[in-house]
Formats: sequence, C-alpha cells, structure tokens
Amino acid sequence: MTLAVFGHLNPDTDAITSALVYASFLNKTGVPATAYRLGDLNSETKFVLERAGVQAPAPVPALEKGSEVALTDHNEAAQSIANLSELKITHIVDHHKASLSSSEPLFLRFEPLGCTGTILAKLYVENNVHIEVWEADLMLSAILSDTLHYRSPTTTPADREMGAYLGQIAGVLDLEKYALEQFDAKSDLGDLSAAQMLRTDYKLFTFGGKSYGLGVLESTDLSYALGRKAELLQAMQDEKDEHNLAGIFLSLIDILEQKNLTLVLGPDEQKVLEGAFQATVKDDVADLGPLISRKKQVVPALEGYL
Ligand SMILES: [Mn+2]
Repeated sequence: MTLAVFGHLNPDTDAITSALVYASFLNKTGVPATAYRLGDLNSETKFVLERAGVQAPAPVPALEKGSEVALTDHNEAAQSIANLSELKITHIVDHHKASLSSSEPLFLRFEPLGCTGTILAKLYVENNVHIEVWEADLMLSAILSDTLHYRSPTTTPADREMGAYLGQIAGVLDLEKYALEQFDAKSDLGDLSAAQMLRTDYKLFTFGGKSYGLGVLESTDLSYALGRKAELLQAMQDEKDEHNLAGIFLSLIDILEQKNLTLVLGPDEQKVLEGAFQATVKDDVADLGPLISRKKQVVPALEGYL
C-alpha cells in the first residue's frame, strides 16, 4: 500500500486540499502516496473542489498496524485517525502547535503561517516542482479559507505572497470576489442538522488533563445559526455527555464583521469563558469580540486559564 496522506477529523478546506496537494507533491518527488479524508466535506470544500474540477479524496480505509501515513494540517492524536498510535507516521506538514511525539525520525515541516496550503506552496517552490493549475487553485482556496482572506490574525506576509502567486497560476486575479464566493458557500447551512453544524469545524483539545470540545462555525450572517441556538445547545449537550467532556464551546464567527459569539452550554462553560476572556454572558451567548482565531487566540487563552 502507498503512503496514506490525510488531514484532521471534521475536515475543513485546508485539511482536504492539503492532503490532495501533498499527496500529489509526494508522488512527483518519488514517494507513492494517496490522499484520504477523515470525514465528510463541508459546503465550502465541495464548492472549491467542484470549481477546480477535482474529485474528493476517498474516506480513509482501515489501516493495518504499521501502515505508513503522512499527516497534514494537524498533528494531535485526538484530531486524527483512531488507531494512529499503531501506525507509522513518516511525514507531517502543519501550521498548528506541535503535540505528537514519535518513536522514529520523520519528515517534519512546521511553520507558524496562516495555512498549510502556504507551507505546501513553499515546498513546491523550494524543490522546483511545477505547480499545476488545480494545485494552485486548491492551495489558494485553502489560504483564503484559513485566513478568511487575510482578515484573521493568523495571517502572515508569506500567506499574502503565496496567495498572490498562486492566484496568478490559477487565473484567479480578483481574490476578494473569489473569497466571497467561498464564504457564501461556507455560509450555506440550510440542510444541516444541529449536530452537523456543531461538527463542521470541531476539534478536541486537552487542557489541564481534561478533554474539551471546541467548534467553530464561520458565516457571513450569524442570524441563521443564532436562530437555531436551542438546537445547537442540545447538540452540544449530547456531544458533551457522549464523550464525557469537561466543557464544550461553539464559536459563531462573523467573517465579514470579524466577531465571535460563543454559545454557552452551562455553568461549567460560563465559568471558563468568564475566567479566560472576562466575557459577559447573556442569553447563553458570550461575546468574545474580535477573537476570531481558535488557534491563535481562543486556544492559548483557554490553555493559560485551565
Ligand atoms: Mn489549516
């Protein structure tokens, strides 16, 4: 079997496109690899793949003990395939904090950039590997998605530089217009259940030895999600009970106004939000103001407090 390449559970656009593009890069550089996914595509990712004319990766098959895998856009076991500890990780390309330890040497590429797509584009350039139009399209889409078209505080000059470079290759010259089309696709939540909305971009974290769930729902209009608040709180309660979590949060992010309204399930969560963010809670909603990045703003504050 070839090297299996995949992004994190509850995949977002970067998780899916980074697996596809990195598998392609590895194949071009002599490492036979196949991209897979650890979950369903969200509406934005479907839009991106359709537009680029690229097939979605298949769901990851059962991987036997000792199988070789490459991780993109994640490196935490809780966000990966269930039997990761039995597998042999040979490569990681990621822009999140490092948390995995390995028993053997492996290829590691971590950079504090806004998107895994930016790191991948750098790998192509550094290794003189030709970037095809579909690859440029996917990496650009991931950059616009992860950085909210450079609105997120995670954005770095490298993301802007690579975004412009990839836009030229992909023939996407008006990035704002394309980003807005992506955001509209992402905001289309109409036929999702509350549980699916919660899982759209949902990750588990360990803080102070306890397990917490952190979901993010990005939209150009929060009124729809806020209108389904009662259902979402119920889905959060179910998830908390099922996985015995110490707390669970769902942040509704207004992409255009850049604000974070986080749903507050109960007293456990309220205490944490008040302690970590000095947030005031009203009608089961905490206003976290401009803290729109889970990775750079929300997680570090929770980690510090808990
Ligand atoms: Mn990412």
